[in-house]
Amino acid sequence: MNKDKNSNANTAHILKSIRNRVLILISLYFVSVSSSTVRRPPPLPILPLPSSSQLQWQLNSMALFLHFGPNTFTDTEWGSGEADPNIFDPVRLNASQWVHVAKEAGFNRVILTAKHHDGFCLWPSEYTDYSVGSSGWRNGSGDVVAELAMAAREAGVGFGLYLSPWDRHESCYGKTLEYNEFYMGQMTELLTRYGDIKEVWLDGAKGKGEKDMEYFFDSWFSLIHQLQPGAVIFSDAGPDTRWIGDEAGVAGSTCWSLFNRSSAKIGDTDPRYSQWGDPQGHDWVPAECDVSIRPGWFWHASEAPKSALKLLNIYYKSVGRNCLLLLNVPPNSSGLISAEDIEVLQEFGKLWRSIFSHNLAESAIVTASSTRGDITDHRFDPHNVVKEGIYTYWAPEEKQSEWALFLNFQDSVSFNVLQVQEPINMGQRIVAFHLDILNEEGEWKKVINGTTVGYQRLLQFPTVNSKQLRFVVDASRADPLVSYLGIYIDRFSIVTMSNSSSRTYLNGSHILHQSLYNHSQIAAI
Ligand code: FUL
Repeated sequence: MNKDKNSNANTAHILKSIRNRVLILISLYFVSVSSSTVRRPPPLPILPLPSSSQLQWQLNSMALFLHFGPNTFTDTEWGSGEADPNIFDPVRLNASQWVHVAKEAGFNRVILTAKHHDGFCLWPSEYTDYSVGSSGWRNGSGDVVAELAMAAREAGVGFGLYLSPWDRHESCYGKTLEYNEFYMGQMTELLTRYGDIKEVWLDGAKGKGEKDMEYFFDSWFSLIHQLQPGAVIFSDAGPDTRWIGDEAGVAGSTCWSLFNRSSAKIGDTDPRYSQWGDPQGHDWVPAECDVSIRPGWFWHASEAPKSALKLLNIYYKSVGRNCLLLLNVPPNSSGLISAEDIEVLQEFGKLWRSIFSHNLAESAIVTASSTRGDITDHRFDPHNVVKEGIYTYWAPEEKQSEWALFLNFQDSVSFNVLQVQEPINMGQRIVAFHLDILNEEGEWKKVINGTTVGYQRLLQFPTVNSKQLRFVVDASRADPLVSYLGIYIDRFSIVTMSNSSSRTYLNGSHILHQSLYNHSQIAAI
């Protein structure tokens, strides 16, 4: 009885959508050019919204981190600040190779440790003699920051810098006023000598028992924004992008870009708050997932890179959870990225392309439960969800009791990955969603459910086949907007079943205990 009802409802839906299309064609034929061109404006965005540099940052999806310095030569992670500058001697250094490796693997930004905790500067700073200027490398006239800046510019790759606040070499470290002046002096050098800087990265890391001091974060952040208005600032608490709260590159399965900066303290964060974000947050502070391709952040001869499959898994749990993946690939002591790391990155690139370069949804007829605007206006059309980019999207009509997109295929499709994107320039809206397929008995069967989408959500599940799919938004902070829907087949990853709820093949995400603006109350699982 139910099956018949479902399949009748679905047939009725398809007939309705065909009838609508015919009506559109007829009306387009009759609507003369002279008729009114007044159009319905887009829906209101919902605050908070990303800034233009935050949007640019997020659209890149992945950045390459480069940890390099005396530690590379001394086999340490946290240098004492006492290593002889002459130890730094990367005889084959070639920053173009770093940039080339990044670009080939799909990373459009690189971030260099201009100064790590040991205080050694990879540029000739005028405020210290603990720098490349004191090393024998290129007779003291080398500048790694300049070389990478130039290589990145030539390749059209964005450039970012990490300037560690904790400095184990500098003698004024611990004297609040003096060190803040020193740090801002160094920051000014970095932000005025090397062209466009896309990201400034800093953290609150510090060893136990080290000198206590206050960092003037507000002054630092104002200076950075003044000198490089296009740069995003990363720290545990933003202001522009926040640390995800772990060094495994894994975001929460619910991940809001909404956040309260004032609820997070640099150097002392609550990992859960960082991983999940805050659906009530007043600030837009999306998360960045940093992780190293090797066990350490710096290169060590004894360590090997992770496998390409492991990287793919990290990708699903970072980029696939509304974050940017910052993958560290440390150059070795000759000054090059090692061959085994390159091999893994190339394999990762191949895996990625073989899964994501063809969206199976492109061959579907896409319809929706409702569409904003009149039938001659295609700006909010359901079909926009198979057009790439966030600026084309589907918008439902206002005040609806149901928000659903239907994908109808001529032949059955097999897939095990769902991709969803929101036009985040209009705010982050979707609280919870699920995907159904119509099975052979004509019943809608739930494949996966999830919470939060944001810039991009990827969910994996055991392979399913169907000719008809239904993507349903169950709860949203405002009328949901969908800019992209993708379905793919991943033949490489192994998806393990987690605690699945009764009708769900796989429970891909936690459901929020409370939905903010929903018409179908979401139950806590
Ligand atoms: C941490 C540092 O202590 C590590 O050495 C590394 O640089 C990592 C990315 O950030 O805070």
